[in-house]
Formats: sequence, C-alpha cells, structure tokens
Amino acid sequence: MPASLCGTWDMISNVNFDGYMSALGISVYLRKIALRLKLRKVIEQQGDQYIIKTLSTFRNYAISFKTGQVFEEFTKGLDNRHIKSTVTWQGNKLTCEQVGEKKNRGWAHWVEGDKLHLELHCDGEVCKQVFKKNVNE
Ligand code: VL7
Repeated sequence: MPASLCGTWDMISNVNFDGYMSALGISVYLRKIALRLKLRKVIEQQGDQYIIKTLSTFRNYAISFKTGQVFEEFTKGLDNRHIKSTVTWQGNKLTCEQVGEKKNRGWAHWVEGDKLHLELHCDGEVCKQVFKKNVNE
C-alpha cells in the first residue's frame, strides 16, 4: 500500500511552473500572478473516491474522481478546457492522464518521507512541485 496522500499540504518548491503554464497557453499576465502563489493541496480519500483541492489566495480548483474511471474534467479558472481524465495508481504514484486538445497532458502525485510530490506535464514541459505536510490544518 502506498503512503496516504491525505491531508493538507503546503507548497515549498515549484520548478518550471511557467513552462507548464505556457504549454497550456496561459497569458503572460496570468502566469505572473500564478507564479507568485503558494499553493495548498487538500487531499481527501474514501476507498477509491478522491477529492483533490488546489487552494490559493487568487483562485481555487477542485476535482473529485474514482480511480480507474474516466471522468469529464473542466479546468475552470485554469486553462478552461474540457478534457477526459483518468486517475490510476502506477506503483506508488497516483497518476492522471488528461486527454483533450493538449498532447501528453497529465500529472502524478506521490509521497516521499513527509513530502508530497507533484509532477505536472503538458507537451514537452514538466513542472515539479513539492509540498510539506501542514499538521495544523
Ligand atoms: C492545478 C494551474 C495554471 C492557469 C491561475 C492559477 C491558480 C490555483 O492539475 C492540477 O492539480 C491536480 C493535481 O493535484 C489536481 O487538479 C494543478 C494548478 C495548475 C495551471 C493555469 C493559471 C491561473 C492556481 C488553482
């Protein structure tokens, strides 16, 4: 069993978020705002049902899904695209494939020690974010 992703996690590093956002076609204006944000992840799980919230002072975003079942995702307030997403466990990584207009789009979450890792990819761009567990929330 992989380590639980559940909890509240606060971003401590963010590499190539700008490249990832560029690949998604986000404007320079929005990218500048987004780059300053300290994102928080709140992850809840009941069996194979998950909720992942991405929180910030600027915008929030949430998805809810069951592993192994394709779902319609609308990336509201992000790049505003409709995509078909599927989340599955690949070893210790919770991975999502996001099929739509953008090629090779998806993400993977995993836990290493007391850190939550997230790799976001789109086209050839890979963004790497690391989060530290927030034990107060
Ligand atoms: C979600 C943002 C940048 C537009 C606003 C920035 C506001 C806060 O897919 C993601 O998370 C997965 C895995 O944890 C679960 O949904 C990443 C943030 C990526 C892409 C687009 C900039 C405008 C960001 C919501």
